[in-house]
Amino acid sequence: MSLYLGLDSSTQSLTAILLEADDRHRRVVFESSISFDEAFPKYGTRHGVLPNADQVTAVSPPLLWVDALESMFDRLSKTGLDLTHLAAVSGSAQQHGSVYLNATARSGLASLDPARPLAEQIAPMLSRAVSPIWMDSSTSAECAEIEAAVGGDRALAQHTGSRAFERFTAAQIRKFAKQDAGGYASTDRIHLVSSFLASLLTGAHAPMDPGDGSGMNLMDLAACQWWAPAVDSTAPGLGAKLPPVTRASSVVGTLSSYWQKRFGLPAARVIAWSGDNPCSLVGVGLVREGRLAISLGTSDTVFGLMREPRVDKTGTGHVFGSPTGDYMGLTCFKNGSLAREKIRDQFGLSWQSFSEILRRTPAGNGGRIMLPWFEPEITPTVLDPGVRRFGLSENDVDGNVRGVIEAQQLAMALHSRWMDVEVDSIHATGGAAANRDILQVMADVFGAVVYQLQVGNSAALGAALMALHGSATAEGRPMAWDDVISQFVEPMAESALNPDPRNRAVYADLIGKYADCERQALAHA
Ligand code: ADP
Ligand code: XUL
Repeated sequence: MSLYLGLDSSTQSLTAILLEADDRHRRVVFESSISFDEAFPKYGTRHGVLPNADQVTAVSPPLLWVDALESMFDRLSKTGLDLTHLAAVSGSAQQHGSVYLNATARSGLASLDPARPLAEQIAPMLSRAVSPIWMDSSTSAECAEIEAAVGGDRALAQHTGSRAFERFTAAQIRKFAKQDAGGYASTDRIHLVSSFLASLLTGAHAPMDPGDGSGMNLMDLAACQWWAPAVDSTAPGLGAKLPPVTRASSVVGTLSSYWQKRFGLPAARVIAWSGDNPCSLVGVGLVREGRLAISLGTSDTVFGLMREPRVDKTGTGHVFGSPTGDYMGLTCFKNGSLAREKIRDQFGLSWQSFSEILRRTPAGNGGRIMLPWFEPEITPTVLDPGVRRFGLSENDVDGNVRGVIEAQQLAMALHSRWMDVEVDSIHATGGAAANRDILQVMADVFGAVVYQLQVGNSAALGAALMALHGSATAEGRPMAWDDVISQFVEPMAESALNPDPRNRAVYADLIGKYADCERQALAHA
């Protein structure tokens, strides 16, 4: 049996899943997470992000991710598992975030000293100390400039899968080039978090996969190549600073001598890393069209596989590449877990007491609606944050608990309509998918059966399965994706939450009122 490692560098933590697998059997033999704030307080992050005076800027220190990566390999090497059987490693990372490296990285990555910690060796290779991440919404001006230059939002969406979004990498690169021309000029290579971490493993600049590349507003979806009009409109000389785009789940190198010598690992294959949502698509078993997954992580996302790229005409959602070589539709909400935590903490609740309130209060919240925009929101676009309440008192504990959960589920149902999927079942993942009372509201709002999965860390699991798939392909025995997930990534039948027909009827009415409240709030924004 061989071992396959999947890593997930998310907003708040790094997770690893080690899979033992042969052609028929799969088993998780190691699963572990490192919380960024707790493990590396010296960086001063909160929930993985550096504190910022304004509410629209969100950056993280890339060296924190480097430290976490090294720490995870250290943990792995101390498990007592025989890692000489490690065949391949792949990874998942928060999407859109970018890492800026100077020309010394070309030789520097290839000659890392295994006697020294990694972060101190990577530090001099950075041409920008911080990485803008997906929570950033400071680039509206750059979005407008890029759209205007390529012939409008429709043209950009038609080619790249999305209209311009503040957190997408093109707008972030443009802002950097405008604000720090010197820093931009000394940048030799711009990576996504995913391709940056893959580069650390291989000891050379790694290419990007189409799944994460499509979160940049720079890649032509159909061709899986950089789209010159977008690249040229973003920043001068950008084409030369971008890595090539490779095939999803292809081999990008082998573990460099740094990892081999420092942790006694073999020259395992490194398979192209991708974004956390594309990886989760595989990790929840959505390798065919017609089902939806909802991830309740730091962000909440609704997504599903698409055979053909049906771009959202309303401009809300995105089409990304999928690790299977198909496409995926996705809508992202920024006020996910942190908004739920805000309400929980505001009323001094535990998740248990939060759940008890959901259980004992009626669906529909008596027609009272909350728009939980604690932070600037992505869907719909809200740059001026603030919670809006309709008929709901700020001090009403029960009303606010139910209000935040119903609003999030109604927003997801409303803003995923563009994907045109007849939803009869939903695969739930992310930290908050452990909470069955939240999932019951999901089932009632969508009128669909909601399932939990055996392995909750779907992004890390997806990465481990990409390692398995990519490795098998490289060995000349390609596996169908159905076989990769079969009998392993099944939703747990006993976890099924069925919609309650009475509650379903309440929400079928309430979604119209919710949409009106959104419209009203946006008109006054
Ligand atoms: P990430 O996006 O960083 O991968 P995760 O998917 O690990 O995030 O989710 C982490 C979040 O899960 C935490 O911020 C927390 O709010 C939430 N969470 C964990 N347990 C529960 C629970 N029982 N009920 C609701 N939310 C929970
Ligand atoms: C997706 C998005 C988020 C991040 C979170 O477009 O911005 O889901 O990937 O890690």
